Amino acid sequence: MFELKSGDKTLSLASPIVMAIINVTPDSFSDGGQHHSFEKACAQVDKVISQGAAIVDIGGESTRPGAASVSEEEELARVIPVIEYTAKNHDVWISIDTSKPQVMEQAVAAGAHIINDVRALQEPGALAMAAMLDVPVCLMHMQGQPQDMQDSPEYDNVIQQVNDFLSLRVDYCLAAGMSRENIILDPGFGFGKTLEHNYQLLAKLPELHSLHFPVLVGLSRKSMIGDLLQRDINNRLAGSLAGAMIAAQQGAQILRVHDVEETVDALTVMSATMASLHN
Ligand code: YH5
Repeated sequence: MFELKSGDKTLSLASPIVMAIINVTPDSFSDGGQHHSFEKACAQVDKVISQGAAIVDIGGESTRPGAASVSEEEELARVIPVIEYTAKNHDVWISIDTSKPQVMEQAVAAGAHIINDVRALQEPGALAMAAMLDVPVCLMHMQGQPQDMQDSPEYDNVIQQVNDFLSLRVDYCLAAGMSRENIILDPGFGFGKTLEHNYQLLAKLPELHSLHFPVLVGLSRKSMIGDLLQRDINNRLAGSLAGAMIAAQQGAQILRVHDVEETVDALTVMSATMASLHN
């Protein structure tokens, strides 16, 4: 049975939990600038916590396919105030979605408990920084870079290659002095994968558990839902819920989602069912 520890907090992973996505990125339809995105992100934090999120994942860099990169200064200006707000007002687990070591350091100083890195600590200095901070880290698989990862991704055996990559990153983490208890793995749905690759990974998710680490899954509203169902970004709730339930049934401990209230309800039904197995 897995649990996460950070400082004096403990988070049980005995039944699947929800990580809420909090994007702190300026929206192109507003001229409100930085303050507007801060206010919006804080309101979203309040909302998802009231809906039952166990973790809020705060990110200031868009890693969607084709998105532009963001400077360290800009990323800090976006995320640190939102982390400070959350730490001050809520008793929730806070995850920082970043690949930059300086952002990791300042985020943890501001109250973050988990590092979520889609680049699996491959940026210069990131591995040493995560080891030094001694907090749980999610290592995600990506083939290529966000700018070009969806340009015809190829694998001989996607399951094995994702497993091998994550296994190698685990070795680097342990060699850098990180504790085994601080490692979470993620197959990285949509990150350099075709629709077929994504569904192979979901179908064979239990194989990722052979490495004996908790597994985080993010497929909420992604193309693997939208392209399959021919639904635009605003009409992917049912598909995303089905994907989250399947991932949980396949043993995923953490579900990273946009639609917190609906996902918590669905997971509660699943957990009640699983609990009744033993009665
Ligand atoms: C993830 O899977 N994903 S950012 C495109 C979409 C919708 C959502 C086309 N960060 C993950 O959420 N961190 C992101 O519609 C992540 N695992 C972890 N650990 C991409 C995203 C998204 C992209």
